[in-house]
Amino acid sequence: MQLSFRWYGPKDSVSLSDIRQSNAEYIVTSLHQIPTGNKWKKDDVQKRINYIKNNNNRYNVNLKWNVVESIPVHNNIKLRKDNYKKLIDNYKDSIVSVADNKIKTVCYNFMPIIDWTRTQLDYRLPTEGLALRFNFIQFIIFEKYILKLKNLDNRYNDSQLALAKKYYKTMRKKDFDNLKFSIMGGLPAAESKYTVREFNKMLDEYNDIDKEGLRSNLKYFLSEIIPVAEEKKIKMAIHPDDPPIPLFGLPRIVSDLEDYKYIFKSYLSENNGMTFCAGSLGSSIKNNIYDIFNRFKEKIYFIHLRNVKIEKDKKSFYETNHLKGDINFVKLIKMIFKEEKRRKETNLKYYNIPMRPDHGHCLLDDQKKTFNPGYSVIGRMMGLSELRGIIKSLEN
Ligand code: DNO
Repeated sequence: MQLSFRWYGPKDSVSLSDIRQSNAEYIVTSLHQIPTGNKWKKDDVQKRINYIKNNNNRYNVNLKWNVVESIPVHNNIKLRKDNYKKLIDNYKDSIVSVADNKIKTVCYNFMPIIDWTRTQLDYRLPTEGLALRFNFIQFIIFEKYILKLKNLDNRYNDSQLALAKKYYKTMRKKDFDNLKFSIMGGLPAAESKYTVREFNKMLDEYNDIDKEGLRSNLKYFLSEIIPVAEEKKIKMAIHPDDPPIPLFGLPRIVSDLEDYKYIFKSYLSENNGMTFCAGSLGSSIKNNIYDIFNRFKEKIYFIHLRNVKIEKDKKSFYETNHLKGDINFVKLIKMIFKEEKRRKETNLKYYNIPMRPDHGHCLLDDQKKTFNPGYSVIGRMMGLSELRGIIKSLEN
């Protein structure tokens, strides 16, 4: 495994030195300063590589950029509307720029409107660490009382709606602001930050798209992108929906085993692959993540290791520390080793799979600092250390 760490670029409050001290050796990053949809020039990528190189020296561990996470896919591509052709051309150019700089893996997602979703960014655990949480009832409150969506009776049952109403009545302005911020503005890597009006406008744009429609737009996107990835030897690694359930009444198409079957059948190619995100897939009770791993193991080009605890209602969850949640990382890491061994024995060059600890609790001094939620340094370092313990004990 290539032990990697996500870095949000020169403006990140986590420095490259912090990352080096955490014992990671590879950097996962993106050109976050370039607006979604714009083309990445070869030179832009080169500059970022140089920035990382200039931070290395002969006395320290030399960090290397191994995975682009992400080149975000513009909503017009997901909707296949307006200037989507131009946007796809830009996307192809960006892949070429990445490849020309010898980076081999690109992560992306196809979630409608926003990237990952949580309802709380500072959930206090018994340890006093702060975690990210998705609470199903809070999410209904957001849809009903903040977005004021109308069609909720079709999607939620009476007792869920009654519970939402009950909690809604106890909420103060501060709680609403928090909920709004958590879903619409607080998380990094969101394509853009929306106001309620803009958000509803985006929702309207998705009005006519059902699951089949979104799937066929992804299929079209793949048919355009993968040939370029093949030619330039880039592994495209689609990230699962987080959480892997439909939100806002919109379809989601990268949530379970059936979805992956569709995606990999849509364009048969070694370059059409996946990011295996244990925490995203594991936050739905319906997913057996070990089955998903085994079924598509040869398609896995990037791994996120994060743990979750699904709560009593079976729909809410919070992020636990890496060894404590529902996912058995000893079992999973054994499976990863087995797959790496298989690749090595079949002489595949990419047997050493990039892996990063995905999120971490906000701990200790980090609680006084500002970070991208989920991406403070000490919690992720703890996660990586716990994983390294497992890795060490399983290495033969
Ligand atoms: C959340 C991340 C996601 C991920 C994108 C990939 O922490 O895992 O933001 O980077 O969905 O495109």
